[in-house]
Amino acid sequence: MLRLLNPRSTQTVSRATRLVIRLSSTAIPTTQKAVVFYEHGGELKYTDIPVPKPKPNEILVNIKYSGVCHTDLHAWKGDWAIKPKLPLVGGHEGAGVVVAKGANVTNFEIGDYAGVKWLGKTCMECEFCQKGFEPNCETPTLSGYTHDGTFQQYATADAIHAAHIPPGTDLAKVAPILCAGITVYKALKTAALIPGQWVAISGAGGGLGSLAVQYAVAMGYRVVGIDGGNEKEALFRSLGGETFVDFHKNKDIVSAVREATGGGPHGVVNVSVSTNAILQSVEYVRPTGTVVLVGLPPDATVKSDVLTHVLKSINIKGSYVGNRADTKEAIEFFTRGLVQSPIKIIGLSQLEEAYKAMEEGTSIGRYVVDTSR
Ligand code: 8ID
Ligand code: ZN
Repeated sequence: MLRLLNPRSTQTVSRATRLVIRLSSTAIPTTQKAVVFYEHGGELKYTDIPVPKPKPNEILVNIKYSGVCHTDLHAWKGDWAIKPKLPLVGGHEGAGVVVAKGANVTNFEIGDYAGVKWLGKTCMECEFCQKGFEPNCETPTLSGYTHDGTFQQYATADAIHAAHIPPGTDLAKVAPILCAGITVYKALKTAALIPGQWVAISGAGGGLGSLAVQYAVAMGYRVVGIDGGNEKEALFRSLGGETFVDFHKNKDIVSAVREATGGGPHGVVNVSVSTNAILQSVEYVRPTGTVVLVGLPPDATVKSDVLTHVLKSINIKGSYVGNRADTKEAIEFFTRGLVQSPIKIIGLSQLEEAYKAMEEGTSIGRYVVDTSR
């Protein structure tokens, strides 16, 4: 089993590589490579832009690798009612090395590994921040949406929200944890299951789904995965998933999931980009179970028949990334070797390839861009 391998052998890079990474990041250039777009659906321009300067509260991170999240594709297409800034450098799963810091930064040193995530900054003062609901802050800064993100070689991030990544961690593999990992870990906590119960992961072969399967297994749950195609099924099984329902082959998903789980899963984590899949999950969830909404198909509405909702006493909850504590915990699962990153590395200049695959539903696990090419 992948999961049982010694974490040190799979998740870490050698001291020599670390040294090379550190040396190569000492001199900060004035310009850098980035992928920028100027209009929704417009050219994804691989070009030279200035290296940003960190504000007093910020670190400057030499991004080595960045995961490519379906959210980045939504941002480029302008899918949602709340639009990103334009022009935009997308990306919010950036892993790299701190090369400069503002005068007020005390929690990072030059040379530390840091992660730049979706939740770039929150006010820390509002009711929600004070209670630890940082993602629900009303004035957040979002990397790759309201603030230039990680599809560039140097990105700025608020030091309080940036993730601490232990020295020696494989930066390519940890990158997807910085959004996908945190998000699904938090969504599983939101489902409030106990070990031995069933959880359905709808969209199990994608970026979030492939990590959700592993966090769920590590947390002691039985996993039914729903996605399409033999490659996604093979990945699902290799990650410890128990039963797979193929939405390409199966006409009655609701019955298939209920049957596989002896009456419906106790929890569902919806990470597909399909309204239909969400509607099905409200039907197949077990009485008293919890449907967690994570995936964000454009203009989607969730519907639930009130009589059934009441008689089955189900819960439908939204879950949005995670706070700093979720971040720390999600990274610990990874560094302990409980969660592997099924990644495909491409050059930053090839970003469009990842978007195309996600659009077509053929992306297996997570694409990660190497910012050096
Ligand atoms: O905090 C949040 N709520 C959050 C954080 C990060 C991402 C939400 N998201 C959202 C993204 O914006 C996106 O809408 O989660 C969604 C999934 O992101 P992703 O995992 O990065 O996307 P992907 O890699 O393309 O995976 C989607 C999977 O869904 C499957 C696809 O085959 C793919 O494997 N899928 C689809 I599309 N339709 C399906 C269906 N009907 C389906 N799986 C099952 N049934
Ligand atoms: Zn994301």
